[in-house]
This record gives sequence, structure tokens and C-alpha cells, in this order.
Amino acid sequence: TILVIGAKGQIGVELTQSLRKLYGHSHVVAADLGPVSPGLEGGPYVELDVLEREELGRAITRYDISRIYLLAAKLSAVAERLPLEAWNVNMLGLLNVLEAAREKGIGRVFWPSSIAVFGPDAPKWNCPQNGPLNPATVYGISKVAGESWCRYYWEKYAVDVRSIRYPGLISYQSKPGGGTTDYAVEIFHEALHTASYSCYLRENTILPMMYMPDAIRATIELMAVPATALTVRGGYNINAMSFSPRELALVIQRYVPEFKMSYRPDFRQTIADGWIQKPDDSVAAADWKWEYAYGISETVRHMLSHLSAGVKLAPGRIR
Ligand code: VAH
Repeated sequence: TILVIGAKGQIGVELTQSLRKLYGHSHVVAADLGPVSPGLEGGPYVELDVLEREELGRAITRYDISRIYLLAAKLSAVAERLPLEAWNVNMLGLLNVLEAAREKGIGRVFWPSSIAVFGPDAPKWNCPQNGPLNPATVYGISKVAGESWCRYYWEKYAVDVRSIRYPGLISYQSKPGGGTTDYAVEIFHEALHTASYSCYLRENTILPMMYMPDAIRATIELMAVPATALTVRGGYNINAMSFSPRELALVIQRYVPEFKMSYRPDFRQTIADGWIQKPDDSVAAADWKWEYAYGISETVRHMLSHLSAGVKLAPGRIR
């Protein structure tokens, strides 16, 4: 049975649903703090605080868990506001899962890293898999440390833990969790409901982005290949698209001509300025045949068509 910890989050909801379609609803246990949420009612749910080691051990035994996806974390913007809490959740959560995997012989573990592992000294465009890891954010520091822990548990205890450096993720089925790229989700809701959006990043801030279906497929594909295929035990760079708020607004205006964008940069601009603009994912392509499917036009069309039930759009341009 599979355990998805942090199943209520932006990735967790869609990952849980995809895993349930693939392996059967009763074989995927969703876990998070508090009661189950609407998107997760299709299968078993358990309240779980990943910081409580005994609780985690009991859930693994009770459900006979053989694979764990750990998605619980504090994202970049929240982490800058609450550094010690973010470090605690992001690191002790991971260590509890790695220790449980070692003690109980869990078959495979997935843990999300981020392009946030790269800092201001990394090459902005086509940043290599082995680019310099000098993060300038609490979140990035926790992701670099997490990648090192994953490598350590693989080399020392043969815990088969695998990781992906996700770009900013765009999705419509769940709310983003306090990241710096959340504008790329909020903008769609605002475009459809108020036809205007005040963006907290400057118009020319280019960041790496990915549509959630691509991110979910990457996760499932990475977890499916034999361990011998993998040459990376930190996080794999994966790439899909890179764009600025201005470029995204222009594509949205093809469907919502009256959409107006304004800009009021806040503390998240500093976070974004320290990140790369495009990762090079040739190692993921070589090791497990990664390639993206959704570019910016397809992503915008898909997002607006799913979110626009009952809302007027430019005629004939979307359905
Ligand atoms: C964040 N959405 O902004 C996450 C992600 C690359 C961005 O790590 O923190």
C-alpha cells in the first residue's frame, strides 16, 4: 500500500488521485493534518503529523505501507516568514520518513526537491544538474539539506529514496501552498472572476514553471524505473516552460481580452531574483526518458477551460 503524506497540498491532491487511478483506490492512503478534504474522499485517509514518529510508525504498520510519498513542507514564501518552523517541518519530517523507511524496509520513498536549491550564483538559463547549490532562502537551504539526506540514506542504508527539483507548479484542483510561484495559479482565478490581477512579482521576472499533469507524470515515471537506471540520488532537474508574469498575462488576454494586469512587487521578488530561470534536464531525459508535454499555450487553455465553467470567454477560443 502507498502512503501519501501531505495529501491535502497542491501536489498531494492530484498525486493521490493519479496514484489511486493507477493502483486502485484502496491501495493509496492519503495522510495529512486535520480532517479529510473533498478531493481525497475516494479512498482511505488518516490524520497524521509527520513530526510524530510513533504516529508515523503506527500508520505504516496499520496499512502495511510499502511506498511513501512525502509532500508535507513549508514552501518558500511561508518559510521566509517562519524560518525555524519551516526548517523543523521540512527536515524532521523528512528524517522521520527516512528513518521509518530504514527500520521497516519500505520499498521506495519519494521526496520533492525544488529549483530553489539553486541560488544567485547558478547559471540562470539551462542550469546544469550539477550546478552550484548555494540557496539564498530558508526553503532552498532545507531542500539542499534534504537532498543530501536522501543521498546519505541511499548510500549508507540502501533506502531507495528518489527526488525531483520541481519548477513552479500550475494547477486548478488544489490551492497553492504559500510559494513564490503562486501568482501563476492565482492569476487564472482572478482573470475569470475580476478580469484583473495585481502581481507581487515584476513583469519581467522569468521563472521555471510546469503544468501539474506533467509534474505528476514525472513523479510516477521516476518512481517506476529500476534503481539501476538512476545516476542521481539528490533531486533531478526537470524542465517544461519558462515565462514572466507579462508573458503569462499576454497569453491569458488571447482568451480574456479585457484582462488587466498590474504589478506591486513584495518580498517574494527577492526570492524570485535569486532563483534560476530554466533548468537543464538532460540527465533526467537520459536516465528515465523525461520530457514535458504542456507548454504555456496548452497550459493556459487547459486551466481556463477547467476553471471557466459558466464564465463568458472569447468566442470559440477555448472549448
Ligand atoms: C515555491 N512553488 O514557490 C514552490 C516551488 C519553485 C517554486 O518550490 O516555494
